[in-house]
Amino acid sequence: NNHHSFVLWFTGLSGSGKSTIANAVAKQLYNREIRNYVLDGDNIRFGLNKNLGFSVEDRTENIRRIGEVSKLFVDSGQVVLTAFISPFQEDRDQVRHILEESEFIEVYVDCPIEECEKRDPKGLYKKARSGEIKEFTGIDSPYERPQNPELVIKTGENSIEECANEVIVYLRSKNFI
Ligand code: GGZ
Repeated sequence: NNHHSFVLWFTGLSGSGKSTIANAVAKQLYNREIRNYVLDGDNIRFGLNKNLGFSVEDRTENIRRIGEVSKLFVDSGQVVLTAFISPFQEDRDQVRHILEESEFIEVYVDCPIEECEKRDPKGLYKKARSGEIKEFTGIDSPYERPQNPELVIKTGENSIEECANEVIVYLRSKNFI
């Protein structure tokens, strides 16, 4: 299969659907025999980055390391899909800059915070509202929406399948796959 390697960088609020969409896209890539790997909180924050929390500094370091790991995956010839809030534009730009021009695809998973909070799959918004969790993104820690993302997907309006398809259509239109 003749494709080049790249990073699909999903950014958005907690509960916006980053991991869900990333995994749905990953499955479609797999079906097309494109080797890929999803990096998310489950395989990064409990391992490589288990010494990091949610302060501004720690989030920046979290994203920096994920960027470096993504670069290694790209160097090895694989497609990487990352699902992290990555709330700061500067940190995302930093990752963009350690990769080649066409290797970084910033995907804004755009979902109103009201909807994320309504979903609240892990009850974290509730805890953030009650003050049990501090520095929660969108409540008492900022989220900077992407200034110039390659792609915006609206998980509040479209189904998981539709959103994943939008990503696949984009990748095909730009000859990534
Ligand atoms: C934001 C938090 C926090 C705070 C724990 N703020 O919905 P989740 O649970 O599964 O995804 C969130 C995840 C965010 O980790 P990231 O590595 O993506 O964040 S960042 O890119 O900003 O470094 C949430 C959980 O961790 N979580 N505390 N205070 N999300």
